[in-house]
Amino acid sequence: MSAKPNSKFKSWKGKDKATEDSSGFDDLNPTITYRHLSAHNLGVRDPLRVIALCDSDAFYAACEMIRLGIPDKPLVVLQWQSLIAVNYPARTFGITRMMNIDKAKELCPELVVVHVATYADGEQEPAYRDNPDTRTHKISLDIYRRESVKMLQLYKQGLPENAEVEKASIDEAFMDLTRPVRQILLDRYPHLARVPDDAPMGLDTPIPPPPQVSWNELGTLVPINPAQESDADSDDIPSTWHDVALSIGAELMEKVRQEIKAKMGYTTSAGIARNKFLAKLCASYRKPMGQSILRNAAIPNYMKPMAFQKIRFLGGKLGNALAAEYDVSTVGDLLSITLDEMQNKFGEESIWVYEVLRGIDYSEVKEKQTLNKSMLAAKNLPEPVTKLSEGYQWIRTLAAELALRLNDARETTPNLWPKTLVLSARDVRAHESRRSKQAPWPFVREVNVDVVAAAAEKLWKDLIDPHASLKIINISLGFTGIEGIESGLKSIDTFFKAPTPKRPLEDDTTNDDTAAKPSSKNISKDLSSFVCSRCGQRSSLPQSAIQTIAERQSALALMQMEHEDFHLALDLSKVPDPARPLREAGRVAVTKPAKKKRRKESPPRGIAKFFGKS
Ligand code: DCP
Ligand code: CA
Repeated sequence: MSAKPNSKFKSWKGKDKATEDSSGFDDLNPTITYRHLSAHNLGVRDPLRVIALCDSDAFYAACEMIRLGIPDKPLVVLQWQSLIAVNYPARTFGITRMMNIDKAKELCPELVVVHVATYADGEQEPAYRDNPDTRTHKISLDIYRRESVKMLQLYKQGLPENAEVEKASIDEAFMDLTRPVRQILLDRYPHLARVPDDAPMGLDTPIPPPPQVSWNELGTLVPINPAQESDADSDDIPSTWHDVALSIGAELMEKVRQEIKAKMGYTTSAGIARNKFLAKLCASYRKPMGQSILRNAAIPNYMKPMAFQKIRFLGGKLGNALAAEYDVSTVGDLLSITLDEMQNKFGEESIWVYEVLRGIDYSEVKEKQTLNKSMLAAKNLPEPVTKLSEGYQWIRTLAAELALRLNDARETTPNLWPKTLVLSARDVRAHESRRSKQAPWPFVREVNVDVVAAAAEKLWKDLIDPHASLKIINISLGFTGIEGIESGLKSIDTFFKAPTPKRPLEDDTTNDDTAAKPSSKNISKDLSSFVCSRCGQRSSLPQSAIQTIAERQSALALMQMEHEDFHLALDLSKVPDPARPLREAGRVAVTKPAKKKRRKESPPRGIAKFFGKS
C-alpha cells in the first residue's frame, strides 16, 4: 500500500471513530492542517504522534558482562537451574532462555555462567556464588534494579524536557516524543508555524507537502511492501508529515541510545511508531542494537500476517473465542469481520479489538510515580517452616534485602520513610492460608538488617503460635506507605528552627508559634512526645533507635502532621461540603500528592468474561 496524499479533507476535530469499512486502515495518512500544528495538546489523537519503546538487549546478561568487564564472551545468567538471560554471543551457539544449563554448556563449552547474586543468612549484602543453595539462600535482583533506575534517569536526561518517559518493565521504557518532535519540526520548517495570508480555510488549511525523508542512519524501516525488493520503498514512496515526525523521533532516540551506551555500556533496541502498541511490537523487529521505524504506510502489511493470538490481551480466552468463532489465526483473517459483527458477538467494547487489529491504540505514555509505595521481599521456602524458631533465619535474610532496597531508594530520594512493616506467612495447613502482622515503622534514619530484623522478629512472634503445628511455605516481609518527606521537611523547618547557640533547642518549646500549624510549644523538652492542642492527647515517639535531634525533630513533626490530618479527616466527615474545610485549612496532607483519576487499565466490561482466570 502506498502513502498517497489523502484527497479527502477531514475535519481535525472530533473523535476519529473506528471506521465501518471492514479492512479499515483508513487513518494512515491524515491531512495535517495549521490548526494541528498550533494546537498545544492533541493528546493521544495527535496525527503526528511519535512513540518509542526502548528495550535493553539481553539485560541481566549485559549487567553481568559490564560488571565482570567481559564484553564479548558468551554469557548466561542462571537463577537456580533456569537460564533467565542469554547474551547475544551465546545465542549464536543456539542457546536459548529456559534451556537446561548442561545442554547450554554442551553447545558452548567456553560459556560464562553467572548465577544471580544471593543473600545468605546473616549477610547484609547479596553476594555472587557459583552454587547457591535454595534451602539457605535467597535471590537478589538488586543490581539489575539499580541499573534499571539509572538507565531510566538517563533516558529522561537525554531527551528534551517535554518528552514523557514511562517505565514499562525492568529494562524497557516508553517515550512519548510528540511534543519535542513538534517543536523541532516547527524550528526546521518555520513556514509551518504561521498560517499564510492566502490560506483558503485559515487554520483548517492543509499544510504544504512534506520534504522527502532521508532515512539513512536513522534505523531499519519496516518495509511497506515486504514482498518487494527491501529498500525500494524507502525512496520511491513520497514521505508524509508523519514520516518527517517519525524521522525526528528516530534522531532523538539514536542520540539517547548512544548516550546510554557511552555512559553505562548497555546496548538497546528501539521501536518507533505512532502508538505504544506498535512501538512495542516493532522494537523487536531488529535486535540487538536495532532501531526499527514503523511508518504508518507499513502498518497494514506488518499487521496482516501476524498471529493475532500473539497480541497482548488477545492471547487468552478472548483470542481463543475469536479463533473458534471465525476459524482464523492471523490479523488479516480477522480484518474481514465488520465492527458491527464483532460488537454483536462480543459486546460494544470490542471496538478496541477491532482497532488494535488495525494498529490503533490510544493509550497514553504516562510517567508512573517513580516512588514505589511499597517494597516486598519474599521467599518460597524449600523446606516448610514447622516451628517458630525455624523462621528467624529467613526473616534475617528478608530483612537484609529490605534494608538494602530502602537504602538504595534513599540514594535517589533521601528522605524516604516507610509507614509500616508487614510480615506475612503462608501456611499450607492453616484454614486461612496467608496471615500477616504489621506494625508502624519507627522513624529511624539508619535502616540496616539489625533494625529491620528486630522489628520483623517481633512480628513473627506475634504471628506464630508457638504451640500450633505449622507448615509455612512462604514468608514475605515488606514496607508499605513509603513516602518521601522532602516537602514535608521544608514546612517542618519553619517551625522546628535549627538549634543555634544563642537559642537552644529547648527554647523552642516555649516559642509561641502560629495556631494554624502544628505548634512546637506542645513538644516535650526531650523531643520524645507532643500534646495535641485540640484533643489533649499525648503522642510519644517510640524509643527505638532514634538517635539525633534532627531525627527526633522530623519524626515528631511528621507525627504531628499525621495527627493533624486525622483531625482534618474528622472535620471533613462532619461537614456537607468536603472541599470547604480543606480550602479553609489551606493545606492538604503534606506528604500525599492529590489523588489523580486512575485510568481504567483493565479491558472493557462487556468482554471482561474473556479475561478471567482460566
Ligand atoms: N527475565 C526473567 N525471566 C523471564 C524473562 C526475563 O528473569 N522469564 C529477566 C531477564 C532478562 C530481563 O528480565 O534479562 C529482561 O527481559 P527481556 O524479555 O527483555 O529479555 P532480555 O533483555 O534478556 O533479552 P532481549 O534482548 O531479547 O530483550
Ligand atoms: Ca530486553
